[in-house]
Amino acid sequence: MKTLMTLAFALFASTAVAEGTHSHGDMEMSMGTITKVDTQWNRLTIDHGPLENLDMEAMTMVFEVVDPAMLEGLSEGQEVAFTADRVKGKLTVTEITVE
Ligand SMILES: [Cu+2]
Repeated sequence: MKTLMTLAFALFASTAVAEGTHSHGDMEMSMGTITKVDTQWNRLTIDHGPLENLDMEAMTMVFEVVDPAMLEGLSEGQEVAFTADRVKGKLTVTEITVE
């Protein structure tokens, strides 16, 4: 029994360390590729990897952007790191950087 307890603690400790190493502040950045920039409707289509905070699998989808100025300098085919969240019920990119 003591061995089991030790193992459980070791697993818990290593998970905590792993999470600490790749988080940016309190929100994880997700990776993706821009497939469309829509400056008319202020939307971005991103072929994205898993979004852990939204419990979403990898897919290609349309996001709102929290600020239209975020679209400046973005173009199709760019690799980006971004965070997305629900803003007024819509999935919205809240932060984005070109890799
Ligand atoms: Cu998605």
